Amino acid sequence: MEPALQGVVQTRADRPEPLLRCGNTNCGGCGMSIGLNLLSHAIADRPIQLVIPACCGIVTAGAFPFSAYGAPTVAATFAAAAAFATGLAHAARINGEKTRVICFAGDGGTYDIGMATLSAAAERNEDILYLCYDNEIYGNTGGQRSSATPMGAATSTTPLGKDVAKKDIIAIMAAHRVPYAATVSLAHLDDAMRKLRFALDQKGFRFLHMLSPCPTGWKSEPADGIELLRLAVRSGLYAVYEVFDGYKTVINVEPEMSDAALERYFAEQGRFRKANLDVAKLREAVRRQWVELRSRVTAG
Ligand SMILES: Cc1ncc(C[n+]2csc(CCOP(=O)(O)OP(=O)(O)O)c2C)c(N)n1
Ligand code: SF4
Repeated sequence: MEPALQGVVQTRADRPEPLLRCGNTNCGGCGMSIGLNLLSHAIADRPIQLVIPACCGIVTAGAFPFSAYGAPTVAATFAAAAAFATGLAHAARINGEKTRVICFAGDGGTYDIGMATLSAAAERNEDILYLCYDNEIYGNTGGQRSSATPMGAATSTTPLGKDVAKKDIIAIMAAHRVPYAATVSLAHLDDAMRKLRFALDQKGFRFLHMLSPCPTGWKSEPADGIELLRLAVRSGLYAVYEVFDGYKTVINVEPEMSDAALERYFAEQGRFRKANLDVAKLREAVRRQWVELRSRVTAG
């Protein structure tokens, strides 16, 4: 095991088989694969069921009757993963099972087409863990823009760069007053593992957001995914924080607000090449984002 992982993740012996098996179809360097491997370590021997809507994550499973997932997995419709998970969670409760039901969905299935059922399940405080891996595009169908795509990113439907800002999904989920909502950086293992384990063991609706590098859509080097996440956190672009009961906000990693990190984050991804981004304006947008986030900490 890499020294950096020692003491943070558990060994494979804690889980009879990995959540993501070998032979899956994910691209090399896929952040979603890294997220699934961390989730696998966090789950350890807890009984789980996965619900996955249309997204790269369900293509990962492969063709029935085979599956690359080392756990029972339901393929849900694009719009209704949270509703499928609700049914499974109720069935588990009625049967007296300790199964954690985990929705694992992309940003398209979360921010856009699954939003109605996600909002409904959150409002009812259903006993599910909803984990959105956000690669900021509809990766599975050719890289169209979603409402999670950041300003300036070129996609197959915004070839010159998107001119609308990304939705604030944690604020949306917190506004439902769910017990727990948090962002997870795959580059900050201690914090990521703590949040995954905490969310697995809580009751009620838990929401995790995982920024997920996608070399195919981001036009970045497969080996650079974790470094891009570090740059996103250091620059302040990706805030690492958690919200309890919809109001108590805790910042987990203080950003350096580094301009060099901001510039490198954009320079190392081909999707921003045509955008002609103004670093001063970007810095100002990040600064405003942090003023707002810190005001939520104070208000809580
Ligand atoms: C109702 C409906 N519309 C469109 C599709 C086609 N479709 C399947 S996956 C997908 C994109 C999923 O994007 P996202 O949720 O961001 O996950 P990713 O593919 O990026 O992992 C689309 C548009 C579908 N399956 N169902
Ligand atoms: S398109 Fe992106 S999210 Fe989908 S499998 Fe490839 S790298 Fe992963």
